[in-house]
Amino acid sequence: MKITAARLIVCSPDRNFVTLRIETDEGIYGLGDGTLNGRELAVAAYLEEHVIPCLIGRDPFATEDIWQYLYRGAYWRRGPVTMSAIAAVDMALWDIKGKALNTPVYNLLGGKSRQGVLVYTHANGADIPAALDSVKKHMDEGYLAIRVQSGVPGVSSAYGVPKGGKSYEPAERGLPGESLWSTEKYLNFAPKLFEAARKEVGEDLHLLHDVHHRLTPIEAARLGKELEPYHLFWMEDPTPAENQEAFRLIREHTVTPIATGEVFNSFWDAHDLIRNQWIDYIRMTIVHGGGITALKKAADFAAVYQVRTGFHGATDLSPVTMAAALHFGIAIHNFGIQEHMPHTPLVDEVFPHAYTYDSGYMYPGDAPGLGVEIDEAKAAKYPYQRAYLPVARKMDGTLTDW
Ligand code: GCO
Ligand code: MG
Repeated sequence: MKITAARLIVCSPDRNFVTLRIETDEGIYGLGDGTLNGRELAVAAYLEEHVIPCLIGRDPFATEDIWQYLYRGAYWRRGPVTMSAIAAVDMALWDIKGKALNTPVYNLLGGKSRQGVLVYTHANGADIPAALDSVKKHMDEGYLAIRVQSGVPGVSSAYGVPKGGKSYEPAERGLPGESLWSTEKYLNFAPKLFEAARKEVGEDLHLLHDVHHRLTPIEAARLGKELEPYHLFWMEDPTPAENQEAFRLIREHTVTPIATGEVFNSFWDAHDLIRNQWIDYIRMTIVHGGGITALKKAADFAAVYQVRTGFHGATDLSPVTMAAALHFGIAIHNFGIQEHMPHTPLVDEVFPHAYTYDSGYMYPGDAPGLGVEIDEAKAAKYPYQRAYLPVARKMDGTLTDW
């Protein structure tokens, strides 16, 4: 089998997505996701100008060699644009491989290790009662694990809490919005949120929380310690991780489990975190981490250190990445949990898919390959629109981590 053509479908049904379609001489095609929130066209240009021309004529089954060719062969290594582009190719090739062998991708990754993929979803509210209402709504939908974010008194827009009770969508059309942040107010407030949540829901529901890189290591250590009585499933992205050693300090002070890695694009971003057991869950995603080929190696390394996966699954990852994550999560042994932020009905219409949600778990479905299609006629009705993630400033105007 040979790759004969590849092309991009960039569309914006409610939000932007970059999809790569690779075609073969046997009529089988595969889809890959290359969406990088707020920088979508950089990945599209990287693929169009620098990657697609090198794919023509290659054997689509050669996932390892093509991955190495695009990674080592570029000379310039890593970076979110490069790795998302490589991931788009890699996903599309695994999709082709599955379709050609008439089997779901999970069978190529070891087969099913479990019945379903445990997922967590998002609850949020302007204040504690509203956040708890949102938790109860998701419990009624059957979720067994829920991330809770709440507005913080005195902070105009806390992370993960949109205005007007809408569900949180991490990008706004137009230029970046700005929000104001106070670590002091947040640190005093967050333990009260989880004290109230535990009282309301009891011990069994898994509660998660995303700090979104906003604390210093010692502040994160304080938060982790104060959250201990409420037994969180995890505290996410407590501090930026460019300096992996920062997590040692957090770890020395708290037994609240730690998850990080949604912004990582290489195994090397997580190497020290994993081998020193400074984290419990690695959140790299198939799209931003270089594809199934790269993540399988990272997950296998993590397994040796009893670190489990907890992949990013926000709405800025397309249904193609969601499908890939579900095939991956059902197959590997050290799966922990998968984030599930449901896409809008319009996104699901543009990307019909075999995966399903039921009672707290997701299932990749049994379609050959990844089990996702794209309705190109519908996609064409929603052209790309520039959109950005917001930026955050401290009360005195200093730019900080959003
Ligand atoms: C999460 C994330 C997202 C990111 C978003 C950025 O845990 O789901 O933090 O909400 O902010 O994916 O593009
Ligand atoms: Mg996050």
